[in-house]
Amino acid sequence: MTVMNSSCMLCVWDCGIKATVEDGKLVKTEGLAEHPITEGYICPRGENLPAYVYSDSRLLYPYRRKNNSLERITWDQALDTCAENLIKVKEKYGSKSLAIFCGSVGVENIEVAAFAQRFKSAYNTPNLLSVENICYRLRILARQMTFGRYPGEDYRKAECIVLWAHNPDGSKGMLAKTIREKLTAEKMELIVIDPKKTAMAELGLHLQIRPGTDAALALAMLHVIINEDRCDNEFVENYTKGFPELKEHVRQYTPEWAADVTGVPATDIKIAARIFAQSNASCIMQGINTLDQHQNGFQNSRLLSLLQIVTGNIDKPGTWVTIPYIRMADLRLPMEEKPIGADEFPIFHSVWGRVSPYGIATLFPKAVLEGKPYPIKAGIVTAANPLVTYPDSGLYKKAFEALDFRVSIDPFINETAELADILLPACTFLEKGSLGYVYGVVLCEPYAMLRKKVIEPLGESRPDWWIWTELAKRMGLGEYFSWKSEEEIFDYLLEPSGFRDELKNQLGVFFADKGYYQYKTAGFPTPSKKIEIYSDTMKEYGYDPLPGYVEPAQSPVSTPELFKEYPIILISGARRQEYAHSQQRNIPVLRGLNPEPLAEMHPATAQRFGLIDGEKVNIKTQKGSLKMRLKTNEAMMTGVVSVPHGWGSANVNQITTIESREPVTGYPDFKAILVRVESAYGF
Ligand SMILES: Nc1nc2c(c(=O)[nH]1)N[C@H]1C(S)=C(S)[C@@H](COP(=O)(O)OP(=O)(O)OC[C@H]3O[C@@H](n4cnc5c(=O)[nH]c(N)nc54)[C@H](O)[C@@H]3O)O[C@H]1N2
Ligand SMILES: Nc1nc2c(c(=O)[nH]1)N[C@H]1C(S)=C(S)[C@@H](COP(=O)(O)OP(=O)(O)OC[C@H]3O[C@@H](n4cnc5c(=O)[nH]c(N)nc54)[C@H](O)[C@@H]3O)O[C@H]1N2
Ligand code: SF4
Ligand SMILES: [Mo]
Repeated sequence: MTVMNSSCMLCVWDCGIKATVEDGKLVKTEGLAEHPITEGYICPRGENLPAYVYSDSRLLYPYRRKNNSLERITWDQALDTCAENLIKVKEKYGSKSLAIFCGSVGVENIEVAAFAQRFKSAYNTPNLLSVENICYRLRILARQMTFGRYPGEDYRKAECIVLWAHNPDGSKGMLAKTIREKLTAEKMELIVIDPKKTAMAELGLHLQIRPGTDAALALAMLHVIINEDRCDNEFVENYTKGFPELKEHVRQYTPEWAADVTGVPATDIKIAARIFAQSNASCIMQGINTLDQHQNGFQNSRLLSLLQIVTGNIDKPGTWVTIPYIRMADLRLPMEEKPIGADEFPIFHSVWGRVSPYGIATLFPKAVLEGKPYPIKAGIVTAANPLVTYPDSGLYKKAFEALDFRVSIDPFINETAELADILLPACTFLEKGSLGYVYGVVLCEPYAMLRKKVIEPLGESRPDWWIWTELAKRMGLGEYFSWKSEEEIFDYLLEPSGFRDELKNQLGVFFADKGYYQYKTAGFPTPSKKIEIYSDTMKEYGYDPLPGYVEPAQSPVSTPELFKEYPIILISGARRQEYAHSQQRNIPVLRGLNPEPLAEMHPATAQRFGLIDGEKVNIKTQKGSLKMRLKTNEAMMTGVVSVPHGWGSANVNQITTIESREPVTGYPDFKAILVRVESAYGF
């Protein structure tokens, strides 16, 4: 029996784990108390890693689809078929007709994303359609355009935490644990902005907001702070550009106006603004995707930045601070061609000469089905399940069906893989080594560890890097994939970091200090060298240089006629600890903890529409209908229904839409759409 230190990569938090292995078999996983960031925390998924890795649903051999059933084939057959078809598509339609989808697991497993990037550039297609085009990158871009670099949230030292569209009990367990500990041990203010009175909201000041109206609340908070002269004037004067314009701009956004728009009482808006401005170290913990997937997405992120800026909560302990990055080798190769959507969403494609490697994923169906701006004919999907996780699943299904050739690289057969011509069995993270490195960006801790391989790959499953390498070799692209082992890959990737050897010998490495007060010597790397409250770049591209308020694309105010027919606001995708997105429904122990999807609604709303707790309902939009059990919950805002995402059997994205996109980045509008909810029994 051996006990190994490693980390969990079932999601981005990368919690330290202690893995017990008996006769080569993983028998137990526990939290790793010695891990300096996660300190022994793991969630139910982390506790049940043996059930995950040995699941009966694992894909352990390569398969091909033949006459609508799966036929087991050898790796040679599988890779040769992929190479042959991908070469054929390239010869017939050009290299950009291949799209590669990479999901959130790809972001978390560095080599999955890095090898997808490498392959994409070696094949010479610009069309990497990553989850970065539906999640998180938007806020990175918005903050970069404001500060010149991305500041992260130094929440452990904060004296006031604002959970803005964020429920860490479901999505980020360690943060929830830290907040509870801080509330008991020290004087700390907590403000929660959410249409649902979550368990966290019970612990602080709760602003129950109409979905999609967060920008109005932020503008009114800025109004109060500026009007009541609660700004950090010294900071604002010395380090920002455009404050006088902001002062003028927010004059119109009174708390009374915002109360009408958001449903939050004006007095609560004032109190929240005062608490936030008065505290010595205020830190907004912005929902990880929730505020992005809105009409106001980019401007929401800009507005939260402005709240931090005018109160001087930048680069000091407990606020938004500059995060050091690991210097790593870049596996990308230079690329001339632009991906789909680069012209429509120029800021997402490139700002100040920094070019993004991603296309606009919500334009994929148009490229496939209408050939615009050019046809996409083949797809490789790795570490993603777009048929469940992207908006308007019906349309994505049509698009995938229309492709000439489809490949899935995944440890399981997900809904997207069910359409694949070739299924390649990737092993799970437990069967390969990797680098745990995301703490810097998402947890604001400059810490990295080498995550050790815990067991050998099951069946004929293989690590992602091996799969891409072997595929590339068969396509005559072997020269770009010369690494022969995991060790060689990480030696190469980490060479510039300066701490490669330390990593091998220690649990992990704090590789830098946090960048407190860096601006005092280095300024901000924007064109003006100051924080850009007023953004000339936004203006140049035709967007508002100062963020304003736009109603959701569908709402009682923007589409009153539609509201008559669809009188409830749907929010989707609130997280629960048992599952990551569309994964783990096939793990019985986790399914037992969260057996079926539930649509949550306030009892008064249910009563208004003649619905009863526990009954099956149809949730309808113009796109279609979704059947789910109703759970009444007094914590919900009235007039709102909250539906989880990721259930293949009751997929909320069958009724979401692709037609309204966030205007700067093309992100889908997953939150705040109008629905009708009816008894499924027709009563
Ligand atoms: N309506 C609605 N839809 C949403 C959201 C929402 O809030 N509401 N949230 C969106 C957000 S924020 C995100 S990030 C996306 C996530 O969307 P996706 O990333 O598409 O979602 P997952 O279901 O996590 O798919 C991950 C796949 O990777 C596979 N996998 C696991 N480990 C490995 C590995 O090591 N290698 C390979 N090759 N594959 C692996 C899993 O088996 C699984 O099939 O969903 C989005 N969809
Ligand atoms: N267990 C688990 N954890 C995960 C994931 C997972 O799938 N499972 N996915 C990971 C990923 S990729 C992501 S992006 C994050 C997502 O993380 P977040 O985006 O932070 O999502 P949640 O923490 O679930 O919190 C969303 C909250 O926002 C509220 N809300 C919905 N609409 C609005 C709105 O318009 N305004 C406001 N103010 N609030 C609103 C909901 O009621 C809910 O309580 O979670 C990550 N962590
Ligand atoms: S939160 Fe859970 S799934 Fe995510 S890394 Fe930690 S233990 Fe794994
Ligand atoms: Mo996400």
